[in-house]
Amino acid sequence: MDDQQSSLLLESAACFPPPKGVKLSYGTSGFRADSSVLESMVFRVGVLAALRSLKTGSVIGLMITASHNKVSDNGVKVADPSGGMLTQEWEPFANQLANAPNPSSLLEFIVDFVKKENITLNGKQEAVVLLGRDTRPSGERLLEAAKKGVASIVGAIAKDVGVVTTPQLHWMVRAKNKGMEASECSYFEQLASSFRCLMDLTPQRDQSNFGNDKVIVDGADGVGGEKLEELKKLLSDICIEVRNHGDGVLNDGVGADFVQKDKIVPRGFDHEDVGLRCASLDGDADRLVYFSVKSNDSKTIDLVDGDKILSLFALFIKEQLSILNKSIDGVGNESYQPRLGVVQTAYANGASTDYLKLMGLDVVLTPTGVKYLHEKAEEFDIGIYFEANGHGTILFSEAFLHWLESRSSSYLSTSEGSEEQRAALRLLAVSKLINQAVGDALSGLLLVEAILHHMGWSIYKWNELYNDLPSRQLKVKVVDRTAITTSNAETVVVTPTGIQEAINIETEKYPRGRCFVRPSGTEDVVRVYAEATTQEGADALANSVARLVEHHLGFGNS
Ligand code: NG1
Ligand code: ZN
Repeated sequence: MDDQQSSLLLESAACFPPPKGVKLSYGTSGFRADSSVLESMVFRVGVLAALRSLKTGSVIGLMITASHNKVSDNGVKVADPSGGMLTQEWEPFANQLANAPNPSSLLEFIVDFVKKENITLNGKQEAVVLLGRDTRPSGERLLEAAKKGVASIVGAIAKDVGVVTTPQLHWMVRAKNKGMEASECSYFEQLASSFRCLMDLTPQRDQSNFGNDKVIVDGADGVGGEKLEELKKLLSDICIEVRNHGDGVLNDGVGADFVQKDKIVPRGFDHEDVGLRCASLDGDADRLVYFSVKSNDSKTIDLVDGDKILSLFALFIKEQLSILNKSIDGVGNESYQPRLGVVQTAYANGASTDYLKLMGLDVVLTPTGVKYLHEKAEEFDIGIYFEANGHGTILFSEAFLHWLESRSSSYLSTSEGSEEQRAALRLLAVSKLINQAVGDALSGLLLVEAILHHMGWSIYKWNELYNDLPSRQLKVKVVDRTAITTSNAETVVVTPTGIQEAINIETEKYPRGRCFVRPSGTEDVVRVYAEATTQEGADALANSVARLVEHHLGFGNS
């Protein structure tokens, strides 16, 4: 590293001193904390993103958001060239950078790291970082810190794409690196045209079950609602009403996280919405859940969570594949069998996992965190992953898409307009509609709507695919949550010893009882999840295990 580069880094780092006594780690969703302590972290992540761009020779993304957290929090995460999350190999470096106590130790870490990674810092190679932020008031100030971080690597350029949803930023990074146009306009256009295409391919079925044609969307008072209003203008086959598009407090009694965890109607919804199809986005619009307002109590809802969205997608894709398979069998000489797999975490409702297995699907569990699910889903030709909280997407392998494209063009000459051709075209449209970089509530919403239309199903019919087992999630404050380590996709506690045995004893008391605990990656708490055949059972199991955790780990300060 030459003198010009090191003095630039030292000088700019001096403008962003780290807050005393704050130690952050790059968790399941980057760095997240109260926005008042984040400026120095965001500056440093700007540096990291520029280095990542130099290392990969590709465009990198940096998103400032704290998703479903309260409005006073904020956070920062990095999107890799594919549009996915930052490679896990760089996470230790991110932690080192974020927690370096002063500019000179920061410089030392960088010097060592660039040497190890063979990154040349001579200003000759281009580095580009796309910067995005959600609607949080602290976003603007943090964005300036990110820009300074990028600019402190000689030759690196920061491009501000403004206020966007997290998935939009990831999509733009992916598009840019594929040599496609990466504007917001092209994002909306791709979603709208593939949605139109899917709707045009709807079979002539009885649509009387479809129910009310309107979908009402809770925008969590975040960025998603305002973007959906824009996207809506390009859609003619669907009626979307957006509520909570930014006039109230972000994520406060609104949004996918609130709806999924509390199972209560979000602000702005009431008994007048009984019978309607409703959906909820989270603060940065990468999560989506559906719900309907209960007719006997307008405050509570029937939740249609990420597991049911996954089941709907899996069912639809399986149906298209079997239409294609029929023609393959007819020809008799086709050897290519695309592998369809679904990926869940331990938070997936047990009833959903049973249902998916019953459908004959390959179901895999991974630890919590999109990076794990995404990585696993990539192993399939079509990998569908979802967290119960509504974050998920579908990944298509390049090989499968090539195969599909060649099949659909061969149908042009042999069986134009056939069901096989339509199935191939549907799958191609799904691959364009769904955001393959990361879970995306807007594209997920359009896919759900298109599939319900295709099936001729109301939200009630969809919800009847299987009955969720009652469940309860609790948070426990402990002295040191990292004292808990787990194995088997977080379903078994390894340390401290003794806890797992005690959990087993509690769990066995409940029919179909299931319970696990793990340290949160985004909050300073231990999460407890319990499931049983009754709500009382799930609550009691969760409570007794929460007490167990407190007993073994000690109360923390709240
Ligand atoms: P943590 O705090 O690690 O449980 C939460 C969600 C994850 C994921 C991340 C990122 C639950 C139980 N956990 O992680 O699924 O979405 O936030 O936002 O919902
Ligand atoms: Zn989110």
